[in-house]
Formats: sequence, structure tokens, C-alpha cells
Amino acid sequence: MTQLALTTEAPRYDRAALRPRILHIGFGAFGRAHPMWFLDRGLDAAGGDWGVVAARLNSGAEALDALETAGGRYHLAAADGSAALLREVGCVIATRHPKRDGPEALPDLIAQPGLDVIFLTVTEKGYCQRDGRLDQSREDVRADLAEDSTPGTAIGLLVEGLRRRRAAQGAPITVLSCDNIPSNGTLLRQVTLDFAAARQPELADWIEANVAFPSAMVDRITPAMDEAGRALIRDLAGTEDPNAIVTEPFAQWVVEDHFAGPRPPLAEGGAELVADVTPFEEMKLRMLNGAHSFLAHAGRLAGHETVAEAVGDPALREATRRLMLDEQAVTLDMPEGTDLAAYAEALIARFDNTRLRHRLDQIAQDTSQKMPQRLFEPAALNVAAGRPWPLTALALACWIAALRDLPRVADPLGDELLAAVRAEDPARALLSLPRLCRDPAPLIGPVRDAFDTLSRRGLQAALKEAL
Ligand code: CS2
Repeated sequence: MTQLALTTEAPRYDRAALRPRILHIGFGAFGRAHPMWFLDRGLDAAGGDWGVVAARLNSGAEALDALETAGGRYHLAAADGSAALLREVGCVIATRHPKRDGPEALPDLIAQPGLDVIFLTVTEKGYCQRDGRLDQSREDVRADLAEDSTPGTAIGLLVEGLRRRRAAQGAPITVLSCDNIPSNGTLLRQVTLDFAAARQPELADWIEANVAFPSAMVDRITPAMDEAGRALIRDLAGTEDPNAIVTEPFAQWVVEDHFAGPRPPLAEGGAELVADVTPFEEMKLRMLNGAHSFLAHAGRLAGHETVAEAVGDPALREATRRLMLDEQAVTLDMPEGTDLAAYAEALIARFDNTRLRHRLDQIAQDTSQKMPQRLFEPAALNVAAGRPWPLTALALACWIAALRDLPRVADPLGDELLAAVRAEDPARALLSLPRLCRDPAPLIGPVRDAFDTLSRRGLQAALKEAL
């Protein structure tokens, strides 16, 4: 038996009263651990009939079958080295997958009266964007734009569902992005409008007038489930649960208070509703996610496998702290009273959580989608302000070096990335890739220098020099 201080929770609300009012597209590990947690606790606090239909588009049909078999219920363990909170989550009332339920099921659901909100957790690449607009050169987007196709992208599905909702003279609806991208609501709105305009300009007008796309900052470190996670659940819940998820105790959701119709009880469940989420998003994307990306690449070069191992390495720990404080926090414009030094310390403590085996190679996926907001943007702000950014340069150099070791990489631009890092001047070739860095010129020199030091003298010397 694990020696953990255990608290347990189960829904206190009436599950039988729940109706399909939220569609959650992209129901994976983060979806289970974050938005569902806030909603479930909100239902405890405020009651109501806000049931969720959990959906996936392409992969994951079997996982949804298992959830369906369990009647939508699953265990969530929020744990660290000393304590665990085990909650049985009850807000999911049905699941949908086009492969099982047919291509009409999801667009029809979006048109259904009573459905008021759509949550989206489809990761950065699911937004099919290039420079903030719909990337119509992508094959999946082109396929979805073709007449009568079954949507394979979340954006195509949204637009097809909204087209049917408009035809049914449906009520306004809110689409809430829960992905880790700056101005996620604004971006989602733009790519949705671009897609709609390419199909039917009047539909784009209707969407503009009837659909709200609030932006949000989402935060809860939730690694993919592994055997250790399943064993923890067995231990804590006393049962096997194929749908369970293990996450950290910390959870934060800052949501722009802009809904087109009724609002689910998110604030009642602990989410913060604000007029402008931008500063919170930038703080989290740069300090938490930027540090994660640094640890992922530098940590792998140092031979570590998990975030906790990497941040337990004294030189990497100090570099992570300095990166957050000296090169990320200084780029932020936060509301009065925000204590970024305390935020950085709290992040280090969260990274120390040994209960989560958060693999560095998981964070090292999809880097072409992550680096712009996490490292390029703050570097550019430091360049503009005349401030040094040696650790950001080293993080980017470690990224190059880590990519060089790989035969393949999970990333929409994978082949381009691998070809670039094998070029004679990898810093220039990588940063100059189209679709990656908006203004590479001022970044190339410092990254090239950091990469030279790293290649010639090794990681420890490069860290020493950057510190
Ligand atoms: C991580 C994030 O995989 C990654 O890129 O940085 O998933 C991170 O764990 C979450 O954003 C935490 O909220």
C-alpha cells in the first residue's frame, strides 16, 4: 500500500439530472484532468444539468468505448510524493466517435438545441494555423474543405456543425479552447472564420454574430498514463480503471468572461473569470512551458528521462530558475501584485513532483508548434529591450543538439526540422525555416554561439557560461 495521505471525493450532484450541454472535442489525458475536474467540482458547488459528451475525431475510439462501458465515470488522482486526492468524476454522460457513431453524429450534436458550449483540447497542431490564419496548404485542411467530406480536423468539424446549427436556426454557442496557445480563443475564431468563409461566406457572418470564442489559460501538468499511474490508481481506488488519470494537485484555469449563452459552473469549480487573459497566458506559456522545453532538451542531453530527474540536477535547476526569472519574467506585463518570483519557486516545486513520471520526450514532441510562444517570443522581446538572453539561446541550442540525435521526430514539420539541424549552420537553417520564427535574424548569432560552445565543450561548460 502506498503511504499517501488520501482524501476521496465523488459527485455530490444528481447525475441523472445531467443533459448533453457540453461537447468536449479531443477528450484525452488533459481533458480528463483539467476541464472535467473544474466542471465536476462546479456541479458539486452549484448543481445544474451540465453534462458532457466526450468525443475524439481520429484516434482514441477504443478509449471512448471503455469510458462508455463505465457509464462515463472515471477516477482522477491528484497526487504528489506525500498526498493524493482521489475523485470519481461524473460529468461525462456519453461518448461519440465518428468511426463508431457515423460521420453525422458530431456535426448533428453541435446543431442540437440544448448544446451550449464546446470545449476543445486538440493540442497546438489541431488549430491548423499558419501565422494566425487557417493554413489552407495543409492536406487535412484541403480534404476537409472539399465538398461533402467527413471532417478529419477539429476546425472542419466545428464549421460543419455550425453550418447545421445555423440551418436549424439554433441559438448562439460558445467554443472554449483549452489548449496551450497564446490568444487561443482569438486564434480559434480566426481559423474557424477562415474555414467558413472558404466554404460559404454567409456562414462566416453568422459565426461572427452567434459564436463566442473566449480565450483561456489552462494549467495542470498531466503526463500520458503509464503503468506506474495505473498501479497508483489500483492502490488508491482498490480497482482497475482503464479510464483513470493521474495528475498533479495544482490546477488553474483563467477564462475570458465572454460567453454567447449560458455559462457552465466553471467559476464555482475554481476557475477564474477575467476580462483579459493575455498576461496570465503569457506568464504560463513563457515561465512554465518555456522552462519545460528547456528541461526537455537540456535534460535529455544530460541523460535524464523525466522532468523531476532533470530539475533535480543542480546545474539544470539553477539554470531553470534563472531562465524563468531573468529572461522570461522580465518580458511580462502583469497585473499589480503578481509575484513572479513566488510563481517561479512554485513551478520548481511542481516540477519536483516525483509521483508523476513526466517524460522529457513527451514534452519534446511538436516543438515547431511550441517554441514560438515559449522561447522565440521572449527572446525577441529581450532583443528589443537590449537585455541578454543566454539561457534561452542555450535552450534553443540544446533543442538543435537533441534533434540531431533523432532519426525521426513527432512534429508536423518533423522532416524539415531534421534536415535543418543537419545543415552546416544548423542555427541559421533551423530558425530560418518558413512557418517557424517570425523574425529569425537577431536570434541566429546567439543561438549559433551557444550551439558552438555546447558542441565543443559540452553541456556543463555551456551551462556555466550561460549562468
Ligand atoms: C508541456 C505541457 O508537453 C508539454 O509541452 O509543457 O503539456 C505542460 O505540462 C502543461 O501545459 C501544464 O499545464
